[in-house]
Amino acid sequence: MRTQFIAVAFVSLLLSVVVTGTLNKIPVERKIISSVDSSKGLKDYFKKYFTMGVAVSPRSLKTDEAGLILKNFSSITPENAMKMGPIHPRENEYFWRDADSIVAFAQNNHLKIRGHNLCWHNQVPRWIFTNAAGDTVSKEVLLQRLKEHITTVVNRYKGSIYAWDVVNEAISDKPDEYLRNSPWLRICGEEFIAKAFEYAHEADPDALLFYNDYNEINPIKGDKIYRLVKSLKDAGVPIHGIGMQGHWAINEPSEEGLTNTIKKFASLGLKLQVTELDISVYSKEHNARERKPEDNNSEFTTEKEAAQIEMYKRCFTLFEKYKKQITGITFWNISDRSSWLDNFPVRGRKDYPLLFDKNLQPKKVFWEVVNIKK
Ligand code: HAH
Repeated sequence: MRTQFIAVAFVSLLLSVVVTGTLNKIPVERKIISSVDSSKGLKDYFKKYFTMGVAVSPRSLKTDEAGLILKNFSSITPENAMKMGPIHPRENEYFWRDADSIVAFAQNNHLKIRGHNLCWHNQVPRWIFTNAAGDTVSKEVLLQRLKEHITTVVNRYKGSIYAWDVVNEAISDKPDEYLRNSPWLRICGEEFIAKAFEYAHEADPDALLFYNDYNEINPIKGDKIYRLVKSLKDAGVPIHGIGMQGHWAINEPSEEGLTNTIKKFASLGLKLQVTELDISVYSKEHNARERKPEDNNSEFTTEKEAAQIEMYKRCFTLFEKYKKQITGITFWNISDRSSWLDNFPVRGRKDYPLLFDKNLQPKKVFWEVVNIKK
């Protein structure tokens, strides 16, 4: 009896020490920030304003990243699985497995899906612009192929995908050139853009259709995006929103640049979404390049961390200010464990552009972002 009592007392004492010890280990940032509650995920903090989304691969959904996604996001975007190259490798052959597995994950977990994308100059299948003899196809043939592709893909996921990036990056980065000199433009002329939206709308009249592009803060490029979207709208083309990719960095956007861009795009009366957000810890470059000796300094230093925090705070403060215009924010990748920026613009240069670290823990910048006054 007595020994039992001693044993129970000892165990309770041990438990209380363990529990108090755990409490004392709560990181300082979490204790001092009043509105922070660690049981909440990113999506819960922004519930009233934005759908918070993330770009995923089918593999990530089978790892510990799945738990992080479910806690923090209410929307997913396939990073690559629905692009034309991966999903339509040969003219009469679709590869559905990866896209289907992402859609199934979303449905099982009641997540929304943003589809990405239906027409782009990159990651296109080899067959798309040529015939069996290897000659470039005519405008009629290419538009017919585009129609068949868009109809089949949009139809398969009708009802599951609430928004599509229909045309991606059709604007040129060259200041004196309007549209990108891609095979789509060379073969079809400007018409392929309107056609892509029409085909998508015909296949799913309920889906929200977006034009999506990067370097949108640059005033020259931003004006061209505005011009394109306005011309589509004026012509009665079914377009419902503009996707600002949001591939930003410690040196951009400026407060003025982001404000002006949001105001300019919002003046078209369309929905705005930030579709591919990440903030690189290196100065922004829009073209791939060779590695230089200084690229070897790829540690996540306290200086880089501080600069990234300031930029994320600037962006989320403005998102919050323009919450009536912005309906969704999607991050491009899940955590600093892996990002497309690890290989762009410099192959193999590690970047740390997201809110979660390599161990999937929220970074200091996460707490700063969720603590922005609402
Ligand atoms: C985006 N392009 C694409 O929309 C996305 O599909 C891809 O996975 C990653 C980034 C951004 C971009 C680019 O393609 C070329 C130069 C600069 C930026």
